Amino acid sequence: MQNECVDRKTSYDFKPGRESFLAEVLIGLRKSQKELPSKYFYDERGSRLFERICELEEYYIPRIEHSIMEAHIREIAELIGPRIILVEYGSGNCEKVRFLIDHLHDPVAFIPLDISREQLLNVTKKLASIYPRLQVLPVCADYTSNFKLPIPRQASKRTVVYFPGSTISNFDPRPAKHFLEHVARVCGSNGALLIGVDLKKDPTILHSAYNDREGITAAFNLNLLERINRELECDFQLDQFHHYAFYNPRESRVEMHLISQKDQVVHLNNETVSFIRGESIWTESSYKYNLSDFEQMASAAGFKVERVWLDERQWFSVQYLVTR
Ligand code: AVI
Repeated sequence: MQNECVDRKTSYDFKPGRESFLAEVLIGLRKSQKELPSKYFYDERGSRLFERICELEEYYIPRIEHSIMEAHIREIAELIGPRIILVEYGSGNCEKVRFLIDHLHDPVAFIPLDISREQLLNVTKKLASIYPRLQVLPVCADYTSNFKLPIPRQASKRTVVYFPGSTISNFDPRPAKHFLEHVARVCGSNGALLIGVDLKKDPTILHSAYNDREGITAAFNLNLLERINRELECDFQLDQFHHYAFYNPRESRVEMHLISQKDQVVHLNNETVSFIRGESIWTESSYKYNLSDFEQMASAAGFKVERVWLDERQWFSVQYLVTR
């Protein structure tokens, strides 16, 4: 497989602008089941709220994923091998990847990829000072869009993409497969993907994870409307929408919605969007997999699942996939 996604230019900024944000919001709000893209949760406040979600007792994903990584890190580093280019999709504050980098054998470069430019530049500075021998090449992009990877100074043995936290859960099945196909192209031949994948489990566990007692997930969900108000000069009344999250077993996904508390109208870019009381805006899906379904999808996208690590209760998996 050819690696077509590298570029010798030094312009690595592919961040979507206000126009595409507005266009996507309008498309979503014109649908009969209104929806908003979950990727827009992560402005500065949204990213901070997500960090708080990750510290919650009820939100098991980061804790279990880290315990799996800790238990198997030597084997993971052996499988990945020396002198690699490590790419992290949705790098955020880069906390998770540091544990991996610390155990890799002489990595050549680290490419953090994120939609939040400010955070990306801050963490790049920080990482460059912690790892002076590692070339850090930030790319500001929506990782579902077309972007190219920079080429590091030193030669490498392979490209390995790290995609932790089960962010794959936030793609619908068809885009999830397309995303994995895209990752396979980015990795090129002899490439690999280390990915966290959340698994099916008792819905009561999922219910608590997405309806925490402190209301942080609710604030995270509502922040999307606050961001739209601020960046797109809209007038959502924040206290007139409530967070609602539930597990849909037919579709194997947690759905997050914002429910209108009354009949109301919202103004956006010379358009009026009407809501009736009880109507929802669907803001996120979080798919829960079983191992064989995920393997099937990965295989159709050009990957072979080489190794899967699980926690004792089999709530979460860390998987090592190689391009075929
Ligand atoms: C980032 N992603 C995997 C989270 C999830 O669990 O789907 C986002 C999230 N939404 C609410 N809580 C966490």
